[in-house]
Amino acid sequence: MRHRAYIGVGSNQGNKEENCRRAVREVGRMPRTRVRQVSAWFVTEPWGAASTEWYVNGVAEVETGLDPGILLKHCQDVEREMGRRPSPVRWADRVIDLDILFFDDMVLEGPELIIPHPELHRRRFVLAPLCEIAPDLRHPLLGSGVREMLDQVEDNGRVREMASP
Ligand code: A4P
Ligand code: MG
Repeated sequence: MRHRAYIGVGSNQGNKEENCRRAVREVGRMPRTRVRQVSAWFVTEPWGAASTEWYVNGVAEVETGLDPGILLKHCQDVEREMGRRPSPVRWADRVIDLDILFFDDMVLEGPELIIPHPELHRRRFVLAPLCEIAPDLRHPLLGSGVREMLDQVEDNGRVREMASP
């Protein structure tokens, strides 16, 4: 368990909240991986032009012994097992989407994996749940903390925290 990663979870098809919860359970079943914290779930306005269907979004903090590339593969396995089909459309509707937001303070720009997630600081639907569990976490490239990024984000997409069950 050498690493700490933050995983963004989102769904805008089917039982969105249940899909998100199930995905987090599956993340906890990955080898050498433990879920440490999960944010509240938020109902969020779709970002990008591809859809009018609102999302449920949240963020999980995990401790893992996996390398980032292997963690990504496992995330894609979960997406596939939950019935996500590859789509040629960017930002298309999805049963589940798992994005690696941060991985320690690693900076990585590979063909298949970019860390930190390149859009996270522009997305209220990521920053709002992340701020609940890691307000002081710093972006290794931008230098700002999560709370600061949330205060400054220009994205006016609506996000509403769901009541806890
Ligand atoms: N990839 C590179 N870096 C990463 C990373 N840090 N984490 C690559 C995960 N994947 C990463 O992703 C495409 C490729 O990104 C992967 O093959 C991986 O190698 P994808 O999830 O298969 O495709 P996508 O999600 O359709 O495209 P994209 O551009 O990643 O979309 P996003 O950024 O995931 O946005 N609005 C709201 N309110 N809430 C949402 O959750 N999500 C999207 C999708 C749009 N609008 C939204 C939401
Ligand atoms: Mg994605």
